[in-house]
Amino acid sequence: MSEKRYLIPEDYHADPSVHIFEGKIHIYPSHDWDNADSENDNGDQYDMKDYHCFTIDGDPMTGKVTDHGVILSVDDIPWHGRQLWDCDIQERDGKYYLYFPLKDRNDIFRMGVAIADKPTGPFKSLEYPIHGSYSIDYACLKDDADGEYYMYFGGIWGGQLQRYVDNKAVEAPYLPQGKEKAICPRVVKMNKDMISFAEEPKAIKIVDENGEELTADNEHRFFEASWMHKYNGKYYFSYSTGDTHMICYAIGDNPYGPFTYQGVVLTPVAAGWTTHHCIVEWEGKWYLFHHDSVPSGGKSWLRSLKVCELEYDENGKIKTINGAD
Ligand code: FUB
Repeated sequence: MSEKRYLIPEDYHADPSVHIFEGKIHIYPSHDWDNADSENDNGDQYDMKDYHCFTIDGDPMTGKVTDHGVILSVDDIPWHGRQLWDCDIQERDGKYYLYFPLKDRNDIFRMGVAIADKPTGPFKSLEYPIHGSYSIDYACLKDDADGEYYMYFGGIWGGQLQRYVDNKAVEAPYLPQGKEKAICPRVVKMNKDMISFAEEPKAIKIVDENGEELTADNEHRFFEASWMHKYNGKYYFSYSTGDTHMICYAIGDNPYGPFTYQGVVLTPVAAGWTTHHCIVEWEGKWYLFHHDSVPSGGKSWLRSLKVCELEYDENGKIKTINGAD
């Protein structure tokens, strides 16, 4: 059983994106609030209105957590509709770029960008979302191999990914069934300006040990919550399986994949529908940040951030963590 720590017991935060900036752990979560009446499969209960930034002094399991307050509010985003979901952040040439999914006034998720001079903000939003962006759960890798930044994204049902084929919105959403190929997450390289795509987003293939793409009826297929980290030069793409409530991972040799399915990082949590995570190295040890709804008594829209250690075996395989602990 791995020891786990609730990081912010006094409030509800979810969907952690964690980075080391200025030698310190910085956490950028979604900020949940009690919005019970709107619960449905479209995710209307997740109607978040701002982001906070938190830092940890030293060790993630014991260090003091500091709340740096609101770094961006929905009302300060000129094109806003509703629902600030899972964000991510990267630094380039001394500027910090916060990428966030938000519905526009037509209720379509787009990728917004807000920029700051410091990792704790304040962040100022651009006037418009990124051209050609869609769906949710953006995770940006700075690749030490080529110095480029790669954005991973996508989420099914409320995240709207089933409404897109070849980066175009389709008239009728399509959800593959049975042995049809599962919907793929997406990856796109960022331009040097960090506020536009350098290419058309590409579908990421997650394949089994025979090179076959995972099918829609596979309980380990992608649903949402992409994260990318590197370990021993390999690319580890991890994600939530949504309605089967796991975090799984697949390994590739380059940022675009294909990625070969490896196994389960986190089994279903004790309470809560969504499962969302990130994997980060701190002083030679690896950590899994995620959330569950145990402290709120199982309310799926009120989630609490957790952290625990993550280990690899001698072959680079992640040892499965029990989410119910
Ligand atoms: O927090 C809203 C949504 O729930 C996220 O974008 C998903 O990953 C899920 O955690």
